[in-house]
Amino acid sequence: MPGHSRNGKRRFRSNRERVQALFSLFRREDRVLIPVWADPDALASAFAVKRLLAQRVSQVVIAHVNEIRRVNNQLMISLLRIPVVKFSQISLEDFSRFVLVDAQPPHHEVFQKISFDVVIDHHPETQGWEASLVDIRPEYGASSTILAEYLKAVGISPSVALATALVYGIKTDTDNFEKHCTLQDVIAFHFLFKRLNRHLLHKIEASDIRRSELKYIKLALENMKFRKQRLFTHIGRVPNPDILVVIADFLNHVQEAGWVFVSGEYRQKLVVIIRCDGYRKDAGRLAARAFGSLGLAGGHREKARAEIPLATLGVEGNGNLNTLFLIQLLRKHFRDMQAGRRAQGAAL
Ligand SMILES: [Mn+2]
Repeated sequence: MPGHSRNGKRRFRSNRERVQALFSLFRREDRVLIPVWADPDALASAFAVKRLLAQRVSQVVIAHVNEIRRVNNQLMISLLRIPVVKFSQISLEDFSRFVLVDAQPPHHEVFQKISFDVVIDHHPETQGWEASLVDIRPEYGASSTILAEYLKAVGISPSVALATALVYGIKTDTDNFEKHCTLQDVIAFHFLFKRLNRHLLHKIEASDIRRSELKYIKLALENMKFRKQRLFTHIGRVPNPDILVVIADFLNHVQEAGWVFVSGEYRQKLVVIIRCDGYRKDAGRLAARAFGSLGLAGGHREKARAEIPLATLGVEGNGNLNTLFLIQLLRKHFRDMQAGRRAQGAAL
C-alpha cells in the first residue's frame, strides 16, 4: 500500500489527519482496552484516549498492570475521577481493540502478549512489534503532549479533570519543564492551562505522604547524624520505600547538607536513597561505585538509589540496623574518593 507501511508508520500531514486515521480503526460495537503502567503521564494519556473515543465505541476500559502505591498517583485518580480497574480483574477476551499509551509492547511482559491496534508513546522506538497506527515521538517530553495535540486537532475542549491530568502528566515527565522538554510540551501546557484547576493540581503535587507515615519523619530526625557535610539517617523497617524518597528530598533542603543518605529496610533489602546538589557531585556514580557490586544501584547526578539484599550485607532483617551502619557502609567509599583526590593533587 503506497504511503502506508506494514507496521502502521504512515506519514500524516497533520495531527488532524492522524486522529481521523485513529478514529477510522474503531467501530461502534468495539470494546476498547487501554492497559497502563500507571504513572501520571500514562494515566493522563489513557484518560485522553478514553475521551477521544467516548462517543465512537461502546466501551473504553483503562486497566493498570502495576500496583499504584504513590500517594500522588492515588490522589490523581480519585480527585480527577479517572476510571481505572486492576488489570488482573479484566479478561482480554472481553475486548475487541487494544490501545497502548506511554509505552511500547517490549516494555512490559503483559504488553508483549497483546496485539495492539494503536501505540502512542514518547520513549525511544523499539523493534519487533506491529500495530495499525503507531505514533512515537521520542523528542517529546510526555505522551500527554501528543494527546493534547490530538484533542486540539479535532476541536475537543478537555474537561477540567482531563486538562489537569494532562498538565500533571507533562509536569511530572519533564520535571517541571527542566528535563526532556520541547517547545511542543510548552505549547500543549499553554493549550491546557486555560482549562486546568490549579488548586486540584497543587493538592495532587503536594500530597506525597500519608498521615500514618509521619512517624517516619520523626524517626529520620531522631536517627540523623552529620559527618562533615554529609547527612545520614537510617529509618528501620518501612511499609514501602517511597517514604524514604520523600524524606531524602526533604532533608536535601538542608543548606549545610552536601550529601543526603536515607536508608530503610524493605522486603529483606536495605534501600538507600541518595541526594546531592549535583554540582561537582554525582550521586548516580557514587551509588554505582559504593553499592554496584552488592545489589541494584544507579541514578542521575542529583538522585540515586541502591537496593542491597540484607543477606549480602551479612545482617538479619529484624530492624536492628542503625545510622552508624549506614555511615560505615559509605565510609570506605568516601575515604577512597579522598585518597583519589589527594593522589590527583600530588600528580599536578
Ligand atoms: Mn511518559
